[in-house]
Amino acid sequence: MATRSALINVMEKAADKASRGLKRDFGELENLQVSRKGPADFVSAADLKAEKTIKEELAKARPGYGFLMEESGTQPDSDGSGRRWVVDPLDGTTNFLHGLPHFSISIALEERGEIIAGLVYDPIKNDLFHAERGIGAFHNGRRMRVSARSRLGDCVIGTGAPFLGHGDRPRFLGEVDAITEKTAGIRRWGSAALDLAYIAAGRFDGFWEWGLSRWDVAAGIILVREAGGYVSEVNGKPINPESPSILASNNNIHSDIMKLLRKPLSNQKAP
Ligand code: 2AM
Ligand code: CA
Ligand code: CA
Ligand code: CA
Repeated sequence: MATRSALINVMEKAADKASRGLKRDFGELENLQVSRKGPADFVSAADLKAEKTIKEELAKARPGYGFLMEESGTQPDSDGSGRRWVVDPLDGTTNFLHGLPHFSISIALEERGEIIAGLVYDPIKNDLFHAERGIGAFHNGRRMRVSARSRLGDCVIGTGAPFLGHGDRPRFLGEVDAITEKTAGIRRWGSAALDLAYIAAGRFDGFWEWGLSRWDVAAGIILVREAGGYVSEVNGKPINPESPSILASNNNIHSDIMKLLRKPLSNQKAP
């Protein structure tokens, strides 16, 4: 049954405390202060409050660890552990602000750049996903596995579209065309952390997206790996904190999806 270490308890407590504020704010959206960081890049008082709560809780429990957080940036570790928390306090802000009940809190722990634990929590559906390196991946305390599907025609693939003012839309549309032609369908749900958690849980069979940041994917990456899936860049290269793209799936379809995504890329004019 449940394998929850002290470390996961710390992460879960921080996520749980922040989620109470998020749920309250989600019920009173008309009173929420919202500002823009870019053309379609919103941040609200809910994001900021959740981030503050998570940071306080994590720092209380593990005082020397560093941070990489979406809204407040980086802070190096002060204890020589080489460990840092990688936090997206609200993944799916656009959904949140539109009253769409699909968003999450994402917390990962890195040690010298390697992800060693991850937690993604959807407070509306009460879905808690967590993983620790070498121990496994769990959904609400029960071990989870990626899907076993191997025929592309049976597979559902998640993705995210380039944001207004960012990214290569023609390339993305080519990729969507190639994936749509061969699979059971695409979903574009707006929380990359949950997209990855859904692969780990065997709900989605694959996911790709361009232009994400480490805090969007760090927790999801270890969920997928520990659930038996594979994560790389879209071109198959190993994933790293600066990767421009991510492709995650069960092992059976990874190279098939990669080939489909490469097709539209090779049709592109050289930059
Ligand atoms: P966010 O809600 O934390 O910003 C959806 O495909 C993913 O893209 C989510 O992880 C979302 O994270 C992120 N995202 C949405 N709009 C964005 C923008 N304008 N710039 C960068 N990331 C964005
Ligand atoms: Ca954001
Ligand atoms: Ca995010
Ligand atoms: Ca966010």
